[in-house]
Amino acid sequence: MSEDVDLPESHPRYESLLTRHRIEAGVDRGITSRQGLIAQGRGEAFDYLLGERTIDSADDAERAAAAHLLSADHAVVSVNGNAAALVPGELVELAEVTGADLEVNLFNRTEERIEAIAEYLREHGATDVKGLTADGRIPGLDHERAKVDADGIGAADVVLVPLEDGDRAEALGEMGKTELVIDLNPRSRSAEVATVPIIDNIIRAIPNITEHARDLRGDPDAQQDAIDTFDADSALTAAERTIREGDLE
Ligand code: PTJ
Repeated sequence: MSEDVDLPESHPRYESLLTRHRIEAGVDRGITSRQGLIAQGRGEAFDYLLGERTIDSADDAERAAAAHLLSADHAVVSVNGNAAALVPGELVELAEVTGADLEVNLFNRTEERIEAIAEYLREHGATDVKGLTADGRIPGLDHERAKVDADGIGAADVVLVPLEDGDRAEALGEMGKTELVIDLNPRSRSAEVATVPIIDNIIRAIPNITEHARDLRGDPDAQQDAIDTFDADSALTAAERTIREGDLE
């Protein structure tokens, strides 16, 4: 993660500064929305209280998410402006390891930003990026926010949605999809409706899901076990407790 900005890795806030730099660069490049800056700030506050680490319950969630992606009939990793700016190469790698599709799917949708994100993912090695056709709809949402690819998120049984808006997360759940949500706020609506809420920073979550997927690949029993032993309510409670007990020093 050190190639794109001149920051000393020894700096105590290295990861946080790098993340901010990536989001700023994403806005400059037309990938991230300005609202993405605000979302990042909110996320940072939760991450600070979590201790900027992957807590044990989040690691369990990341293993369960990897298992769902591997055992799906058709898994899709949804990519928005923040996710693309923060972890483009890591998203491509996750899709490769799990066999999932990548689909650009935006809350504040513009054709320009969809194109820019798809191009950015291709620069990071993606060969097939969905989201440009937009011939499917999520029922119950207004026109622009409902758009998906019919053969992408529209047809998926498992969807990984990082930093998703609550309404859309709820509507996707109502379509019967297994939702894997990455969100640093354990009481966001997206996290609360998820089959697997992952309360962790996306910059740690995505590589860790990939690592678990490598470990679980080709082992359906281990995948089933990771799914069966994960408890969403306990994971949300554990994250909330950690945040409430968080140290502000
Ligand atoms: O690119 P678009 O148009 O799809 O828009 C993306 C954003 C994120 C701007 C949009 O979906 C949005 O406005 O989201 P919200 O409602 O602000 O929710 C974002 C959630 O993600 C909040 O609960 C944040 O705490 C959380 N969050 C922010 N940064 C991170 C994060 N969670 C994990 N990792 C992060 N780095």
